[in-house]
Amino acid sequence: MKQWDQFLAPYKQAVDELKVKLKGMRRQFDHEEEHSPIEFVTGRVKPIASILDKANEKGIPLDKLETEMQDIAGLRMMCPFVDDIIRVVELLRQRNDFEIVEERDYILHSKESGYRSYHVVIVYPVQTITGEKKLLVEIQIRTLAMNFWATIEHSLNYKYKGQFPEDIKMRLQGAAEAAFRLDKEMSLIRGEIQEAQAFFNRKKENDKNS
Ligand code: 0O2
Repeated sequence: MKQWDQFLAPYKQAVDELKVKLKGMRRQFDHEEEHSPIEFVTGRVKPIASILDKANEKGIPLDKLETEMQDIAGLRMMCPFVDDIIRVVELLRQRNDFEIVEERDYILHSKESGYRSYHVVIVYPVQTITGEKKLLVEIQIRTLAMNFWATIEHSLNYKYKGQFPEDIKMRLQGAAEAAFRLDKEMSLIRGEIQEAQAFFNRKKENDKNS
């Protein structure tokens, strides 16, 4: 257990630091009073049981976890609209505090399950008392609708261990299509939504100052 704690400590540090940095991006948009392409950011270190399950499933030896498991440290950035996703990816590409080593576009090429999301794998340097450690971290960027679907599907997956009964599988595929249509509809009225949000924010500011 102590060995796991030691192994996971730099991953925890990476998640904590990146949460501050990525949430900071959102705050900067708020200060500029510009539409933020980031709605919220979450992060987690993969639980030990999930690391073991995935290593077993993919045949990754435990002494190769550091180089072969890309999502021990994981961040999620949720965006209001589909077009915001590429904007966020571009912002990540411009940063010089980490290096992007892989991108996977499950929006253009959604998974068979119906899963949609944009994955960016980075190498992030963590400063430790024994020197710098470079870690793989996965950042998943998705809309609120994609996140809703993925969260529900993930919990059902946990229950059925990936072996969904046919009717549930069909329903999940239908729900994925509905989430896709929702994203499309929201994009069509994006201007209206943003105007309303700007109006609401100005009103909040005025009320605060009066
Ligand atoms: P958790 O609990 O989220 O940590 P692959 O062999 O392609 O499936 P790989 O190579 O690890 O897996 O890379 P991938 O697919 O880019 O990233 C895996 C992660 O993406 C998953 O982590 C999920 O977070 C998410 N994901 C991928 N496919 C699906 C899907 O069909 N449904 C949902 N809900 N999420 C998905 P883990 O390890 O599954 O678990």
